Amino acid sequence: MDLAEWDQRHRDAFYSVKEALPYLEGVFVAYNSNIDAIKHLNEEDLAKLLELFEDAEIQKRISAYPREINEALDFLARLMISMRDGKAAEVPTYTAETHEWLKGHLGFDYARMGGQAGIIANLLAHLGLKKVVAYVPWLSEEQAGYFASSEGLFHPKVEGGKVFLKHPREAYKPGIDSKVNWILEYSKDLEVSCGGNSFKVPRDNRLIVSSRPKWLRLDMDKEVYEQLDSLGPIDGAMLSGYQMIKEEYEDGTTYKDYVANSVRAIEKLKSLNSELRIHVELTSIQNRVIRKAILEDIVAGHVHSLGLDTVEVANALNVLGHEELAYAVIRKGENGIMALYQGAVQLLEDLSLERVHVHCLGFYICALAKGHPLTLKEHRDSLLFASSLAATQALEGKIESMDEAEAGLEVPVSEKGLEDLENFKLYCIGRKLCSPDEFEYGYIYGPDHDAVIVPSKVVSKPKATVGIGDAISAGAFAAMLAKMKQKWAGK
Ligand code: 8BR
Ligand code: GLC
Repeated sequence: MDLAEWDQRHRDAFYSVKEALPYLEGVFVAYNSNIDAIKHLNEEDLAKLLELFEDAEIQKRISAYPREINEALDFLARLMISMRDGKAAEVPTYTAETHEWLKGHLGFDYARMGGQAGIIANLLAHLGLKKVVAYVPWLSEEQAGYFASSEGLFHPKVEGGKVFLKHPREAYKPGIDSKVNWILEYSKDLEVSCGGNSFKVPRDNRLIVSSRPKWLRLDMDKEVYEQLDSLGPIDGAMLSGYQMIKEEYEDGTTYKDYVANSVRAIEKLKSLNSELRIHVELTSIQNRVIRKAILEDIVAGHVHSLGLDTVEVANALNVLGHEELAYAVIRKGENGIMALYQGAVQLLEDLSLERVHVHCLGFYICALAKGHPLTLKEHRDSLLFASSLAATQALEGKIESMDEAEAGLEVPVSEKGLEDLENFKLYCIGRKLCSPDEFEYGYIYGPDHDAVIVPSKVVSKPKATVGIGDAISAGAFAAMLAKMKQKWAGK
């Protein structure tokens, strides 16, 4: 595979998608936005944290693998695990003490927009989409301040029982608190020494401590639900934040109520426009009951598209009963490209989806149901556009305009990614999924699905990794929608 050729394809795709984006009327983005307090950890920070506890205590907690952060030791154990494996994780905390402890013992470097929906809404608005309607059930005044000042960005505001579209800064709910998450970023090769165990961090990544205050509810205001049509016209929706759903609430409601409401909102959105496409962006979901419910009850049969990273593929397969495949994905990480591809196809089938987009460090795989309105070339352009956005986000830490987004075009395609694809070539050709030429284009033709696989651009020293996955999924999904609209317009 030729690196220069893929660089050129990235460039062509970028301009072709740029031309298509104005065909989009509007995108709806819900539900989660929060403030991310970002701290880049260095050796000194780590040494200070590790000094606070006995080594044996830390090791014991690492073995216990806490799925919630109830005290500082849980945090440290999950941080060690995440750094040891170089794997991103998001762990909930239900107590405000964690926040206070982190503030007192660590502090943060800077704060910015967090939460998949918040990040996606800002990115799409910055790319100049005509209309982006964000919806965050817990939009506080402080949180609203983190939204882009773009003219095309809106949020529903209920006034006298009627829904109006306003900029988020004019649509917040007064008197409510903000949700603050802690993002602990670390770099490749950081040396960690904890008791007898020493290791070098294998790749840049982060641990997220996700605050889950009691008042957090993944829901839609009654008026907004009833007047969803007033948000239109909408070509697609990007939904995320379902991980916030709890098994049980103090008022006696359970996750089943919130799942049912979520499905109702999805069905209502679809009823507004028969061509509307819905994407769900997955994240790390510690609770297996909730993870299963999100996949089987919210995603399956209701939405069209799913976006996720390697760890999330493994976790999803695991709760859907494909333990062996999940194990193959997690064990081999991004080298397990065969397992990842099989995993993506399995999710496509199990969840009756039209599209499953897996993003990894160095390449992306998009499994597609047969009969999709776009050609594989158009899907490939959407993925390559996303790869350039990811490169800009990694390089600059932000994307505030389409012109700024072009910076990513200068980042080279990952050699490691290309190497991974080379290894996958024999598998595909051996199974008659494509000819050698088709593979060079990134096109795969399975018996009951198609797929596109592309090498991606990777920045060697990223500013931060949090939010890159969202930029990839949002870029590719919006590009796909835009290409569909452009096609239907006969252009
Ligand atoms: P999540 O946030 O969903 O985990 O996605 C992170 C994605 O960011 C990875 O799948 C990878 O594609 C991308 N990424 C990371 Br991490 N580091 C990157 C880098 N340095 N350059 C480009 N993309 C990167
Ligand atoms: C999750 C986290 C949030 C972070 C986002 C990035 O939504 O809760 O803190 O900004 O992921 O993808």
